[in-house]
Amino acid sequence: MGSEEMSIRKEFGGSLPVANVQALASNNSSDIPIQYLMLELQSEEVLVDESLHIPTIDMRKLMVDDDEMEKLHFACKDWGFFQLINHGVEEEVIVKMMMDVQDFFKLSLEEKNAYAQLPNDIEGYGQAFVVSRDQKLDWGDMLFLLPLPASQRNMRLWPKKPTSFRETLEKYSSELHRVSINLLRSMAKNLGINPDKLATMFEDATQGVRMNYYPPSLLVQVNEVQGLQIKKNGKWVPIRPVPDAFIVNIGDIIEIMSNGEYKSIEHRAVVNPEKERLSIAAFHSPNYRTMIGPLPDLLKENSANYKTISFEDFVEQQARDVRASFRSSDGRTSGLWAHHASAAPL
Ligand SMILES: O=C(O)CCC(=O)C(=O)O
Repeated sequence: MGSEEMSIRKEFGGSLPVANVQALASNNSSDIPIQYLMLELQSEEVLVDESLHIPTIDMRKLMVDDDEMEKLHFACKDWGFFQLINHGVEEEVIVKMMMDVQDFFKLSLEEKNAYAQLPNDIEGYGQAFVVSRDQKLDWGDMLFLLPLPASQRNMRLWPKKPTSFRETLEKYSSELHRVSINLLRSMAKNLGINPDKLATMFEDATQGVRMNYYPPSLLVQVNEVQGLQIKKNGKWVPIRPVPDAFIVNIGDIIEIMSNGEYKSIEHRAVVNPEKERLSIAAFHSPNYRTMIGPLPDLLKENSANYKTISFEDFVEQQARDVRASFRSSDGRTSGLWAHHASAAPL
């Protein structure tokens, strides 16, 4: 394990051990611990019709069609979220990843716990950012791994079951990295900066893959729209996934690098009362030593809206903020890693 990886883990910090949610749900008991109940969700409005307006970007067209490039620019500025079709990742790679993740979560608790998070480590099977016994918890379990940089993988935490898991994740990870670099090139063009410069910053990327298992919530339905939702103009908008599309989230780092022209927006996953739900989220960041700040080419005529700090300090600061918010409230905040209001509805 390299020193860089050690420090990523140190900065993220570990989680207090908590009950396994899948096991809690499979007991079929209505006696769900209070940490998983969120009353406030009931009163929040969800704008179902708005979901039709979430932009869909055709990656193949981006190379040849100025209108599609303009659509991408608008999506990054106005929504911070879009669905990406024709991304070039074979359906087979995505389906295999989903099947292997599903098979992993079907293993016995004992088998899954062989990959349990260790103290002070974010990687592995468990939950993230649990800092207090009283904080609100996600109604879900996760397996979080850092496939990139490849040289620093902690293979001890990569499941051996199902037997194809490692190979599947390896393929999925490199395909997603390729898509992210191509997208960044298009974003750079739209921002008027050199695509090579931005792509180079993410070439030697840090990539985290978070595989989420949300059991059915067992309790009363809050609203009719479960799954991923984004916040737009203060209101929640559900994402209706387009078949074969990736849902792309701009994230905080691109917001900062674009000096605020592109927006990172809050999102959450709401559980389903009847069905279990699986999701796979991949986070792409520059190398750990990269300086994060507004790109100098964007500051020729404008002043910087964000300070420039190392990615290492950025991660440390974010982790501290998220932890502080969990300590001081019910755990809901708008930080990069705190968009998961997936507690079971009451
Ligand atoms: O479950 C989802 O749809 C969202 C997952 C997500 O954003 C995450 O794990 O960070």
